[in-house]
Amino acid sequence: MERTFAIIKPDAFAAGNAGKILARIYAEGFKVVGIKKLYMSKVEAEGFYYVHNERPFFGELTDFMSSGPCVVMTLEAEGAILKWRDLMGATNPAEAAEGTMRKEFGTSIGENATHGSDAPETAAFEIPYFFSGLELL
Ligand code: FUP
Repeated sequence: MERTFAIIKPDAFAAGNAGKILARIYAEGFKVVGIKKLYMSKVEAEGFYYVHNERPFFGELTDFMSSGPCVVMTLEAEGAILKWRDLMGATNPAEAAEGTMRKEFGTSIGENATHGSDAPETAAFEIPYFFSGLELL
């Protein structure tokens, strides 16, 4: 079993799509090991996305992620990292396949409804950034 880190981003949460996204997560067979709603500060968003801090979209990205509440999750499944990336779809909703979360609920490359770890090392940083061990029992 593998664990990945996922976010229902502020755009999807504000639009009332958190329930639909969570229903798909369960329907695809993930176990939801950790889940909570939070309202990230700008500094917390900057820390989370520090790998992108040289990118031109860093300011916009961290403004967006701290613009409203989101839902953070730790998901477990066989091959959870790739499985959730597949269910999310391409970063740009316009290029995402039919039936993916970003196609259904994203509106632009910045406001793309969901986040998912892209590799085991990323998940190993992202999960404990938001969850303590006691929250993942
Ligand atoms: P992803 O792993 O699919 O979330 O994509 P990236 O790690 O490349 O980018 C992280 C986030 O930065 C994306 F979800 C949205 C944002 N982003 C932009 O706003 N503009 C870009 O050109 C690329 C990414």
